[in-house]
Amino acid sequence: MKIGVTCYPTYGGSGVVATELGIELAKRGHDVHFITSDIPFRLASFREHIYFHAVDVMTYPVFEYTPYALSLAARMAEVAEFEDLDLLHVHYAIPHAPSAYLAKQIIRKNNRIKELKIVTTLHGTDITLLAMDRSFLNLIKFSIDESDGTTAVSKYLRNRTYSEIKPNRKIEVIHNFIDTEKYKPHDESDGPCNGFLHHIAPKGEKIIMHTSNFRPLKRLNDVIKIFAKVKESVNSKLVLIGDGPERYNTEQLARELHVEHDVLFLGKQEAVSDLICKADVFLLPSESESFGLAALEAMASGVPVVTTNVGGLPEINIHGETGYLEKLGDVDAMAGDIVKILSDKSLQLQLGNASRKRVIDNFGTDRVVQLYIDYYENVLSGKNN
Ligand code: GMT
Repeated sequence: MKIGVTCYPTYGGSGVVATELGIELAKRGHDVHFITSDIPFRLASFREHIYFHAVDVMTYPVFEYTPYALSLAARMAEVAEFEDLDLLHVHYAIPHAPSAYLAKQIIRKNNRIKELKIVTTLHGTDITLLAMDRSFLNLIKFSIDESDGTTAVSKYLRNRTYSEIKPNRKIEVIHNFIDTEKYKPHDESDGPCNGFLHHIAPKGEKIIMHTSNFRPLKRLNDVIKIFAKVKESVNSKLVLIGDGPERYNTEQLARELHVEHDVLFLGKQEAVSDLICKADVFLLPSESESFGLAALEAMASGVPVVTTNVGGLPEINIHGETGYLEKLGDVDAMAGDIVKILSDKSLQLQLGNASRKRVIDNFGTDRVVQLYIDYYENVLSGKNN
């Protein structure tokens, strides 16, 4: 197949999923054309069957705002036509799905023989936040109805889309996936990160880890409050990976609660897989999470997870089996879970092993990529409706 892919290339889990899927499709011999504003950060080096088409955004004094969605539509149409694409797979509805619709109309007018099919994947806030705006709601509903196929990354997100958007078309759930060879348990004899442990936890302190884009919905304040409680009974360190708008407030709260010397802000990191496996427990107290790719990364690495029970998280994390799920904002309960895990090595191992097994059985690359390929084939043959 010849597949166009559009995503946010440098930010967030939807871009990671889109890029990894593109790489996997290319490995299976499909031609994958990324049509994005910038080169996706995991695609810096050459790979067979992968092509990159930058979207040039026109700046002009008359434009108060640059019309990215229109530049994208024009580029999509051009690439689809000249590269003879079979389908365009857009990740995150806004503005990618309306741009794809427009591209499809443009090339239809050119009397192209083959119809360009559109697959839209909903990732999260494209539905849970943007669709709350009435004007976007109509645009998103239109885009789903006009897509040839739409997928959602969890049952939760599909159900929420059904109830709030009421699309006229069926939405397929295809969960996110992870490379379990890249994300794997820490090998005690490994090289690159031994230095990390010596540096972060020189006295053998337990490591609690959190990775995110530090947006308010990630509840960084809860992360710090939970850690301050855990620290009362367990000698531990909190490692924060990522960066974003809540960084300053988070640093401030750590100082107020007198835990600043045990909280390490590592900022954005390229090789998260090398770090996350060093955690004793992973914490994700999000307010909303349609899937929770970060939790999956930890689980694949054999790390137990403590999360809220919101959104798609219960589809990944099983209470008492792979970690614990608590009510949003229940700082005491999450701190209690972490203390329980950190105080019992056999429980930590049992939850960590079960986490990895759950990921291998349900969220492995081969299994999920094949679901996408089957879905594309159904869309191309018109069987998915
Ligand atoms: O919706 C967002 O917050 C952005 C998006 C992203 O690009 O990171 O995150 C969503 O998609 C991820 C990949 O499918 C999911 O793992 C995240 O749970 C989801 N975020 C939210 O629902 C808040």
